[in-house]
Amino acid sequence: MTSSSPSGQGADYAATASEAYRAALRVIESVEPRVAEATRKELADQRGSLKLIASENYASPAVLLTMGTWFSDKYAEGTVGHRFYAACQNVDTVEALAAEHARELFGAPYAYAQPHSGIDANLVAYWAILATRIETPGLAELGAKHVNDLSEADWEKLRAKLGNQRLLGMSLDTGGHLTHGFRPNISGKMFHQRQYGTDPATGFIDYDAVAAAAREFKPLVLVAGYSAYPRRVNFAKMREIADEVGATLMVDMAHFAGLVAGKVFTGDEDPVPHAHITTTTTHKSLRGPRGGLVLATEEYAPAVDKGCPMVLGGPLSHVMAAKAVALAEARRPEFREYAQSVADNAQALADGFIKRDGSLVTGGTDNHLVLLDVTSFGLTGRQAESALLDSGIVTNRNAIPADPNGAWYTSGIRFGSPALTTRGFGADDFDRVAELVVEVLSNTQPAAGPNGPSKAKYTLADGTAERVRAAAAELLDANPLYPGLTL
Ligand code: DSN
Repeated sequence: MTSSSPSGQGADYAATASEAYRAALRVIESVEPRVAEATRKELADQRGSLKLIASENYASPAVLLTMGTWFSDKYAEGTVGHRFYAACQNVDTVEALAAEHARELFGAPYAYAQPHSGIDANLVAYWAILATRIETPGLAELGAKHVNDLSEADWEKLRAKLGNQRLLGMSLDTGGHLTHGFRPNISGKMFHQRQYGTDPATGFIDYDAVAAAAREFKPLVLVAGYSAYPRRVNFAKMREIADEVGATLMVDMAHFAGLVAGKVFTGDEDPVPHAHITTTTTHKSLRGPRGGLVLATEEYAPAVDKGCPMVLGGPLSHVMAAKAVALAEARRPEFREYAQSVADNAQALADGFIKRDGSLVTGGTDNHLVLLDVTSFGLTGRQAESALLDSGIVTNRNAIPADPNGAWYTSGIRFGSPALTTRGFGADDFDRVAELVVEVLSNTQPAAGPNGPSKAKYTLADGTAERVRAAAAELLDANPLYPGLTL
């Protein structure tokens, strides 16, 4: 890896990591060789393909190794210094470190490192908002100080109060996430939900339209954040809207936490100073272990702190330890360089598509992701995703606004720059990636299935996959994944 490397310790670091992995694989092999083999193959596959999934990255050996320890064996329900199990002193150390790094990195008054995933982090946040907001006057009316003090009968009354809470979030097809009130997700069931979209003409968020929807709907929770919107969000404006209607602003920064950590998103684009609660995963652009994190203001902190037992079971202490390591990495100056390169490279990819007549949702990007509308190639997202995979390019199909092909076949392909930037790819490399993608899609034709036209079947012109794989291999060889790491 280059200066974008998560650790940047050079040859000694790589040699030591190699020893560690070789030894670990020998130990695994002695019990179930097929798992050791699949583990080796996974590294080879990741090394040998252009990984452009916007939500994926490559964590450092230090982060990955931290997850393989005896912390995995420890139960530790509760909070730091206040556990329901004995002998949690070392878990306390790593959880406190993860929270401290998160507070310092993001400038947050409070951080909670226990959520196992993004959906867990969002559930903790939603329950914390409900628990905090119902305290006045809900709990007082029931003569209780906290939800934990309620009798069964009072819970029944409280559930009636909770029954009609409203949430306004970004719709899935315009780039929001399942957990932002999508009807089939629990967030769309526990809340009375309404969705805001983007301007059909530009694809951008229309803040006046969000404000109008908020005035009419009067949500308890306004959710900002996205998983497939290729633009920055003005969180100061979102907070103004929330304040005007008395809503709590929750920002899910899972996709762009690395750009916040790396100070690419500052001022109005940094959600942390504006949101009441900010949630994230730790494994996307933030480049940590697979997990979640919640940041909160002092007002919401006590309720978030009760994420376990309200929503979560025993924390994954080994993952919290790895979060501490990853967040320590993200506090280093080289992480800022990395984050800036992520944004620059996404821009280069978008420019590469535009100059080759690709049609992009919103006409470009100013974050880490690009959403290509593949209908101009006569393809569905499903066909495009498969043809690209045949050619060694790993992406995911994604709905575009008002998608004519729905959420399964889709009309878009989402591309992200975080993973290949970790490998050291620069702007010229991303331009070449755009060229290769266009070469594949231009050589792909929809094909009929046994019952007529199909949204899944396709043919790829002879030789395309081989030609593109060979060109991709040149880029991959020039930017090796985990250089010096040998198994
Ligand atoms: N699955 C993640 C993504 O790809 O964006 C979000 O949960």
